Amino acid sequence: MLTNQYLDILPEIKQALELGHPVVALESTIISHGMPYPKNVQTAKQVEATVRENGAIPATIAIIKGRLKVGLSQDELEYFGRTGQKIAKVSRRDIPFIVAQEKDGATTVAATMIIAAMAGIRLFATGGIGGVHRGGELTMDISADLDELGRTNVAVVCAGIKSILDIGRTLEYLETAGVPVVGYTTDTVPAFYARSSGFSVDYRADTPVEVATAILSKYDLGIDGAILITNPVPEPYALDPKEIEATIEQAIIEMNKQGIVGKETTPFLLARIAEQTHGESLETNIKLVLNNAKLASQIAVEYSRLLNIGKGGK
Ligand code: PSU
Ligand code: MN
Repeated sequence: MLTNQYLDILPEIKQALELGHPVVALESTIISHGMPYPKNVQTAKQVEATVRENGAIPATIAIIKGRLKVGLSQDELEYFGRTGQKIAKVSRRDIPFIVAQEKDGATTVAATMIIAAMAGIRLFATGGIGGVHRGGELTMDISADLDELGRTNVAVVCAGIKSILDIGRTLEYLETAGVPVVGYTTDTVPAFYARSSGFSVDYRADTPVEVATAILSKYDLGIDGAILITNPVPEPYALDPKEIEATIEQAIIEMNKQGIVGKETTPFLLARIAEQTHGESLETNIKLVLNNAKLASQIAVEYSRLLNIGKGGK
């Protein structure tokens, strides 16, 4: 494990990593920018509890006063949720400045992957990743998450590609970046609120151990980058694709009218869609994150078992 002078790893997590026990990284932008208070804090705590119930140690990642934190206290989770959008949304480009200025930062998928990899964590659960935005072929609004997935060695479990994005172009970009897109118990890429986008996955897996074996092969072979595991939202919480599409289109029109661009787009759209669906999309979002935390933990348990077998253990 690589430790460095910028990193603070909670003792419980550090010990688990040293022993090769399962650990699952969690992001903090979803807390500060992805959900409203107090549901964001409740969800963050529930997600951590879910990871524990499934045999792994949760490591929520954020930056506090310039320190890269791997594992947050309950008070720190509360702080990130309550302070919300006033906390900087931190992606790869922002890390050096937030550290140098000793500020707080809520880490996106990209930034969380970087810090997780520094700590030696191989599994990461989230809701949705960033991607190529609709119109991205002209605006070039392509999330730094995609390049990160192409270079940093952390497997990411998400609920597919959100339809606020251009799903087809996001998948093309991932192919170019060399990121395998795995469908968990599905042949088609899930679309976050909906269980299918209609696009085919690269590989299907039906058990956590299949995914863990592929992760181990990738890193044994020295092939850098992520494996993206897409996990469909549980059926009872899935939203009707046609209805959600109409809501998304309306939200994008409003976003363009208000001139919202750059890193504000995803938080704006998520909040607007939640408002328009009277909180239904938020409930779906919470349920799918919990479902992803469970799967990531199950994969982490298998990964840890395979690693220990490799080391001559059982
Ligand atoms: N999708 C969600 N909820 C989120 C995000 C995406 O459903 O909270 C956050 C994640 O942290 C992701 C980030 O990494 O938005 C992507 O932002 P951008 O497109 O600005 O890179
Ligand atoms: Mn962007």
